[in-house]
Amino acid sequence: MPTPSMEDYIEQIYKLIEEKTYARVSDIAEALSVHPSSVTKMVQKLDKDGYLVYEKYRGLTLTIKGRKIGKRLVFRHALLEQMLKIIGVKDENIYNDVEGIEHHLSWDSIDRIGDLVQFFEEDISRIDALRDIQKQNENELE
Ligand SMILES: [Mn+2]
Repeated sequence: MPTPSMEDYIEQIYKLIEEKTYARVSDIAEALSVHPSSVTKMVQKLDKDGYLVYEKYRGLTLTIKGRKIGKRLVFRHALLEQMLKIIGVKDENIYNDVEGIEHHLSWDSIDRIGDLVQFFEEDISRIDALRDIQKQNENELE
């Protein structure tokens, strides 16, 4: 199992490759707000663990194992963003909150959150009902 930090890298690398067909050390460093030397170190570890192949002047490619995990991590991030949006979390908080929780949930919880998102999306009136409760709770605080 990759550590939380490894997960962040695999997730970003997968996203960069999806968007631009390649992932450069400098792009990964920028996306994760870390120093390029940290990226090089982590990329070497991910290579050693079989998630990607890194060749100094040719860039890096994800292995099948790396791609499979990357896809799940990007899906998990997007699902958690959807969930927070549905439950009414402010846009400005969503990204950071997802970054804070995504590595700490079991895949069981992720699947159940998937059910929850589906439950709300299948019938938008359920979201309205939730908003009503939220309004009531806000009013009680005033
Ligand atoms: Mn993420």
